[in-house]
Amino acid sequence: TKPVIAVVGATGAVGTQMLAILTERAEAGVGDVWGGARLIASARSAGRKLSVFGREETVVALTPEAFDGVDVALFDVPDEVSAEWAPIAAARGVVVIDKSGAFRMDPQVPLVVPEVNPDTVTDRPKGIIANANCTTLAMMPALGALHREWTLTGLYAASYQAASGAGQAGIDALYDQYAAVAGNRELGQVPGNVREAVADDETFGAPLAMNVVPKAGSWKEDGWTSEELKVRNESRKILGIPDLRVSSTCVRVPVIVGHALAVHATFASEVDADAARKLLEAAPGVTVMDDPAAGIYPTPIDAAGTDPTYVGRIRRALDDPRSLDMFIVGDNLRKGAALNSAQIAELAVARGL
Ligand code: 11C
Repeated sequence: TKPVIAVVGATGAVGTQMLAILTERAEAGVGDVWGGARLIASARSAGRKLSVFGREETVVALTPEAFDGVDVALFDVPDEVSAEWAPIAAARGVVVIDKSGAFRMDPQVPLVVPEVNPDTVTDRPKGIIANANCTTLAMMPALGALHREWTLTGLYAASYQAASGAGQAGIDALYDQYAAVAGNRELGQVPGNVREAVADDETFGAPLAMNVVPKAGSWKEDGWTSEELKVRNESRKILGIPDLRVSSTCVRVPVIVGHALAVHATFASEVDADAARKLLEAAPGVTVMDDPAAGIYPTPIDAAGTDPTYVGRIRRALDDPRSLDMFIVGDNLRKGAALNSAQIAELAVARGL
C-alpha cells in the first residue's frame, strides 16, 4: 500500500500551496506516490474542507492521534509549534519534514535540498528532516552546481524578499498598503506622507508600498537579522562547507510572491561566465534566463507560481577572476517552501522511507 501523507498547517499560505503542489505532482505522475492525505491544523480551523488529490478532505485538529495511520508529515507551522509537535509525531513512527527554523541547525537533523545533498535524507536519528529558509533555498540549486565545479569559498548577497515570506498576513498587508496609496501621485515626494497613508509600521518594520525595507526576520546580536544568520548557517550546512564566508543584507520589497537575490560568489579557482551558464543549464531545478540585450532576465512576477530557480545577469567579476555575479529568483512559497518539502518527501519514499 502507498504511504499516507499529512500536512500540518494545511490552512496557511504555505500549507495551501502544499495541497496544490501535492495534487499537481500526483496528476503529472512525478509525485504519484501517496495513498491519501490527512489535513491537520489548529483547533480553530478543524472542520474546514479543503481539496487535495481531487477529493475534499476535512481538516482535523492537531492531536497525537491525528498522526495515527500517517507515514510522512509535512509541518508548515511556527517554530514553537514544530518544536513541540514534530517530536510527538516522530515518536509515533512518522517521518517528519519540518519547514520551521526549530530543527535546521540540530546536528542530528539533516537539512535537505534534493538537488544538492540528497544522500543526507536517510541520516535522521530523530526521525525529523528539516527544510531550509526560503531565501537560502532560492540560491541552493544554482550554487550547489557551481560549487561542485569550482569549490565555493565566499557567498555575498543582497536579498529582495516578497511580502508572502511573512505568510498570508504579509500578503494581505501588502495588498492593503497598495490600496491605501493607489492613485495618489503626490505621496512619494513628501516626507511622512506614505507613512501616514499606509499607517502600518508593524507588519514589515516600515510601510512596504512605495518602499523597500532593510529588515526581514527579527533583530539579533551585532546588528544582524535572524534571516541573515539563517542564510549563513543554512548555506554552510546544505553545501557542507562549515567555514564558508557568508555575508548578506536581507531586504523586503513590495512584491507579493518571489524572492530575488543579487549574489556575488567567490570560488577556489578561476571561473568563466559561459561555462557557468552551461553548468547551470544542466543543473536540476535551475532555469537560465540570461540574454539581457534581448530583455531576458529573471523577475519575481515571472517566477511566481512556477518551480525552477531562475538565474540571469551571469557575469565574471571585473576585479576578481574567481568570482561570479548573478541575479537569482525563485517562488518563495514553492521551491522556497512547499515544493522543497514535497520533493524531500518523495525522496524519502524513493529511498525506502
Ligand atoms: C521571509 N524567509 O521571507 C522568511 C520567511 O525561516 O522559514 C521564512 C522564515 C523561515 O520572511
